[in-house]
Amino acid sequence: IPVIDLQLAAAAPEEAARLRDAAQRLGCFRVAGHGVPRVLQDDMKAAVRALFDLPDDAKRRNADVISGSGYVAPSATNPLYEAFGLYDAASPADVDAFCASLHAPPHIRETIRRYAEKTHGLIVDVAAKLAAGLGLEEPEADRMFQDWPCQFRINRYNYTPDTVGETGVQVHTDSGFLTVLQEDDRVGGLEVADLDTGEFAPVDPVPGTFLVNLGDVATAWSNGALHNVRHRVQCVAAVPRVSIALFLLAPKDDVVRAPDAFVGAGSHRLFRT
Ligand code: AKG
Repeated sequence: IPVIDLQLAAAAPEEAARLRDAAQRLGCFRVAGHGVPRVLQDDMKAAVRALFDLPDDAKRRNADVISGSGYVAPSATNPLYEAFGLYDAASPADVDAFCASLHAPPHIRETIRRYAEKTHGLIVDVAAKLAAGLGLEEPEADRMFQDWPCQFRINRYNYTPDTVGETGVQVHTDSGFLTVLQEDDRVGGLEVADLDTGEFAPVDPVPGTFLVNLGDVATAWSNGALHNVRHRVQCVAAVPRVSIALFLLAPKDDVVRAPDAFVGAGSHRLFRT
């Protein structure tokens, strides 16, 4: 998985080309030079670990805002998996409401608020760089994703010695535009499918970086140029694992439609609106 330095990509055409190539060929890449302080990444992981220690009835106060956006309890189909959800992480009021619903103490609220702000800036920046890489003019590319809703999904996998080798999350593509993922530095298990062979390859965590996955909306919006990567999570050790995913979803009050610039002369849109 290539590591793209976002600061370099802003200034050096070769790094911007590496980003575009990874998005088109693999549908995923790591980012460094992203501007989210390492200490904030660590504080956020500590904060979410504390939230998962809450009793069951407290966790369930993280209610749905849109269908499926709230707390997901372990279930018969996914007994190892639970998650908190926050819709819309781009909205400071929604971030506050999420923290209030869990009665989070002030230092945890402050961490979640700062992390949401910083990672929202990051996800919009990556989306704008992808758009610019495909040929959209800078002012349009920079502006267009600012208002798209973002969803946090904060995952915990309750692994035990008996579950090693089992599946934590089934094979899927993400349904939104792109995902910025902070993995657990202590334990891996994420795997991505190779486009050519279909075989799954492990993605080892690299502390301090984020993994970016492109989703279904990216493929439709780019008229097939961006690859929505298939991935899954396997249990590789008897260690509880947390990960924090921020999804840039889709335009709020609009349909997803490939810009004219992406539909070449004599060509057509591959996806209907
Ligand atoms: C997802 O949230 O879509 C995931 O695939 C989670 C990945 C992970 O936990 O590493």
